Amino acid sequence: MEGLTPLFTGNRDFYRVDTAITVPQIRPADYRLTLTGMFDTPRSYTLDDLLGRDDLVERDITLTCVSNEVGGRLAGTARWLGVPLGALLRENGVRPGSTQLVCRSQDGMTIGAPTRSALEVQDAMLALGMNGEPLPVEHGFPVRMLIPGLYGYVSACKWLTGIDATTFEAVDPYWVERDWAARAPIKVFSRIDTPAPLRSFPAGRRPVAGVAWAQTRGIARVEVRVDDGDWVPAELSPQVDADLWRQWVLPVDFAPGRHSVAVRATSADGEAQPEERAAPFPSGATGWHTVQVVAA
Ligand SMILES: Nc1nc2c(c(=O)[nH]1)N[C@H]1C(S)=C(S)[C@@H](COP(=O)(O)O)O[C@H]1N2
Ligand SMILES: [Mo]
Repeated sequence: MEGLTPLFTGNRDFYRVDTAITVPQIRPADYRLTLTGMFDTPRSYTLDDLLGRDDLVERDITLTCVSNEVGGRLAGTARWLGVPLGALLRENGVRPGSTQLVCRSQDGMTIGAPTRSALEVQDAMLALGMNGEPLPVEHGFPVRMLIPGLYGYVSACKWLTGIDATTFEAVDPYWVERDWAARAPIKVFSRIDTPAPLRSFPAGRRPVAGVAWAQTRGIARVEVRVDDGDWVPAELSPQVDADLWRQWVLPVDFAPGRHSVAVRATSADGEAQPEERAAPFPSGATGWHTVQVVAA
């Protein structure tokens, strides 16, 4: 459908958010991932160690940035290839007392993820591939972390060279030092892709469509309201996986004139997208996405 976000985002179209002024360039032969801190038997890995494992998995995951505004586009979906994170941590005897994994990137960036999520969230991984290609340099070549259900700044360290098993009390990573929340699960979110804001189109029937996400839980319902009308359930694309966004569509009959179109989603575990607007700082934006359009 014209204007609707595709289910998969191409690598070149995938949003990019990082603090790197120049993208870190890591030679595959020089790559090392080093584990430190609260492990019984910490070791380091070469890229061949990771690529040669027999437990690589390929999973479809929607990644989201905490800085995404209501209606914003800082989210994307890819098919990621990688090493299951829980298995790798257990092999090295991560200790029960560790609550935070502080991930370090080649350029010194630090990103802190909850140890429990790294161990327990299904499909958490050290990603090596993206949509059938090696990780693009902009997206973390050669290795990045991914934990479905957590915003990128608390889970998705790119150019990953170190994992320090520690606690939340002991270390404030980069963004937490700057007062962003230390723990940041992704909030239920829906967005209208088409019609675009302030668009003018002929009166009559046309589809309203977009995407909605609530990673690890899945989307149960998306509803659309035009002006002061009732909330009407939209049709959803099949739920491929709870870690993936869902497309939605609703045909609407637009009478001539100006209209306000709003959307809201509910997750499969019953969390409703709140009407109340919150800014992205410090733990992710909330609010219903609303667009103003004109039917001529
Ligand atoms: N090394 C490093 N990793 C990082 C970041 C960063 O600044 N440096 N930004 C994080 C943030 S805020 C997000 S939302 C995701 C974005 O990943 P992408 O650029 O591949 O979309 O990467 C995360 N990983
Ligand atoms: Mo982000």
